[in-house]
Amino acid sequence: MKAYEDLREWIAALEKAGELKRISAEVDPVLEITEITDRVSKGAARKYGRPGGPALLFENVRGAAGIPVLINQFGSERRMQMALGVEQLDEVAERIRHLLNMKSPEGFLEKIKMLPTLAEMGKFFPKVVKTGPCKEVIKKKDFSLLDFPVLQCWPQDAGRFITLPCVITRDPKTGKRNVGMYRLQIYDATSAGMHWQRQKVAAEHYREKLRMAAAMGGESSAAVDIMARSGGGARLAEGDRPSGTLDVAVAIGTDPATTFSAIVPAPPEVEEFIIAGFLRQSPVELVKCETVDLEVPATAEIVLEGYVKLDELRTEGPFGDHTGFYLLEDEYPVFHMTCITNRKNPIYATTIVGKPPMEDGWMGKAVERIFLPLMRLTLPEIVDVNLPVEGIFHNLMIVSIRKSYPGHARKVMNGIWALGQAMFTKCIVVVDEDVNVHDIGDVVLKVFNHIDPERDIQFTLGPVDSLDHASRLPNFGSKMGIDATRKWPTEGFTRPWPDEILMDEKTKELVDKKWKDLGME
Ligand SMILES: Cc1cc2nc3c(=O)[nH]c(=O)nc-3n(C[C@H](O)[C@H](O)[C@H](O)COP(=O)(O)O)c2cc1C
Ligand SMILES: [Mn+2]
Repeated sequence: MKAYEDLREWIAALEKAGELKRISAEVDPVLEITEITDRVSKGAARKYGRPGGPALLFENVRGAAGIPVLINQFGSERRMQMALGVEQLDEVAERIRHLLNMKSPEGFLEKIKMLPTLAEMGKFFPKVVKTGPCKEVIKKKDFSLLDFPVLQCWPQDAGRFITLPCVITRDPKTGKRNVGMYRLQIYDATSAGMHWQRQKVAAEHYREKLRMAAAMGGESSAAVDIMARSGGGARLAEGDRPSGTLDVAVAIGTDPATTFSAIVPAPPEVEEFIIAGFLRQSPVELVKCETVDLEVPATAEIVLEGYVKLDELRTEGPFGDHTGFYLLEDEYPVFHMTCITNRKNPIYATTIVGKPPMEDGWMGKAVERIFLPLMRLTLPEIVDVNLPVEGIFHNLMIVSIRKSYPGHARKVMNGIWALGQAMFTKCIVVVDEDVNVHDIGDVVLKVFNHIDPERDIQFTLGPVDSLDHASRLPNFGSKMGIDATRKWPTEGFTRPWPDEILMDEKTKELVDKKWKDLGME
């Protein structure tokens, strides 16, 4: 398929496929859009009474001066497939597997055969172009964040939050770009809270800049340490402030593959624009920013340019988060704007998070499918993985393995806790390969039959998600693994293990044949 050029092509494709509903009645960006979207995404819209509901384009948003709001664009399995241009998400996994399986060519013929694959790979890399639609309107002064229909999502939210932004930063040491989705809380016309959690890549860019600033300015490492604790309840003492800034650009309303690439838990060193290029099978076109040393997607609807100061943290939150609870306030850096550029008649793209299932649940499921082959690179014994949406992705991972040696399930748990953002997984349940991890009934039956809790549960301590409100400290707490695999004599289990009750094939066939005559249909 041809990649979507921009958000507008994507919206047109959604509309053609009957996946978009335009709403012309006036709605309030404060709470009302959330209530409507939440009902739709949970399947309450009569005509679209299916899980996920349609994408919504609110065309008449109070106080928005005609700027429409797009929401729930990724909010169903079908739309997630469309966004990535596939019939099944496993096709993306298959393409990754194909790439990873590449072996060094032997001989001329094999080299020739590889050329198309290499040419394909050339398409992944972003291309910097002279200009693009996102520069149709450039405002270096008299701009205001308040001009955009930014939502207040939930009653106890601290204010209005930009919830679907691609936040672009550059590693101050290597120059490599990163794109992450980190929400922003609007403080006033030109500043916003920058909610990059401390284990995320942009937070590391910020710390790197702090270390460099401290080394140059002679600030105490204690000051750097305090600042680096942003998102961990830190405040900075007066007179102990490293100076300097880190450039940040925020693109809103990008093509769907680029937006999606900002949430994938890629290895820190992999630039998301390359991932987007891989997903689109066509390069992402970038343009240089006006006031900062960064590049942004050329077709973005809205681009915010600015910086965060190294010596400033401010209270961000509370915010109703995808845990189904409010994430309490904490200290985060402040994004100060230097310029806004946008397309003519821009479209504001956003999402809401809250009690699952919601739009982000479908994005998470896509990540689950696409990352399976990547997990298998490190843990080849993994057969399948399920992150149930109510487990909000970091609370529960069910993983089936091909068990080959004593203690194998524990090795897998420890491997997952060491695997990028999977480190946040609060509970890992490991089952044998005969368990269908997507069938919660099968999982519950087998897991709780098979465990001797005291023997089979393992606790560990380590970093936990910033969203965890139960951990003993912010960002630090315990995790649990359940080894629900069948236990072996070599693991000290010498009692006989019973067979699962299954009818024999002959009897099943017999009954199949007789079923109608039995009057069962
Ligand atoms: C809708 C949505 C909102 C998100 N908001 C945040 C956020 O505010 N802060 C954050 O650190 N991560 C947030 N995330 C998760 C990150 O986008 C995700 O961890 C991503 O992989 C980070 O990229 P990085 O590895 O380049 O840092 C959000 C994800 C989604 C889907
Ligand atoms: Mn990244």
